[in-house]
Amino acid sequence: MKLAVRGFDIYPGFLDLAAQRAVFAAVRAVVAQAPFFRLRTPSGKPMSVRMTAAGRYGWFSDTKGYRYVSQHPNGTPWPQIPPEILGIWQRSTGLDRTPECCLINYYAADARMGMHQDSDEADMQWPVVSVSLGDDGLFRMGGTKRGGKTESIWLRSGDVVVMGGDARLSYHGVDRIRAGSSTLLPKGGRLNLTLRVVD
Ligand SMILES: O=C(O)CCC(=O)C(=O)O
Ligand SMILES: [Mn+2]
Repeated sequence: MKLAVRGFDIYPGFLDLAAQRAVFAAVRAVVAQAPFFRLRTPSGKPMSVRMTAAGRYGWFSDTKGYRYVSQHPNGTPWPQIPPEILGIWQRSTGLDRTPECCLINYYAADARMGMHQDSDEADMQWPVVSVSLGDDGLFRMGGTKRGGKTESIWLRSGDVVVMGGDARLSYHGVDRIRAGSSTLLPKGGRLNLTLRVVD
């Protein structure tokens, strides 16, 4: 099943429970090599979401701005994107081109992500694919200008969203997490993976 909301393609239940467990195990292996860290926005405010990444690039933010970087803050290269995760990109987009970044966001019960565009990539013809695991997250979708009308949907564990075409530069964010809504993550919370072509 596919839902189209303001140009965002939403695939509820794209991953069954076995696939969610396999992806979670793969994420854990990445996090063992590249632990979560907390970034600051360019204005210096700490983000509530904890992040890490896999692939050639990870996303980074500090007072110098937003950018992609080829190393974890601990100075080591990012781990490779696990094949289970690349498979989701392939199956949801059908593209031969593979993403160079899997950004991994962890939302504890009180974390959120403000409305933003994903605009640090070089070529907007490629979609961004989002995979949700664990607790439900209230995902808000707008248009290509800040402040316009928005629609929200609860993303559940196993849901995939493809942000491409007209929605590639649409504003989006996560308003809140429904703590305790999933038992996939032993310690609770929500994981979101976003697959991105960077160069
Ligand atoms: O957590 C989500 O569902 C969205 C994450 C996101 O927009 C991002 O990492 O840029
Ligand atoms: Mn985003």
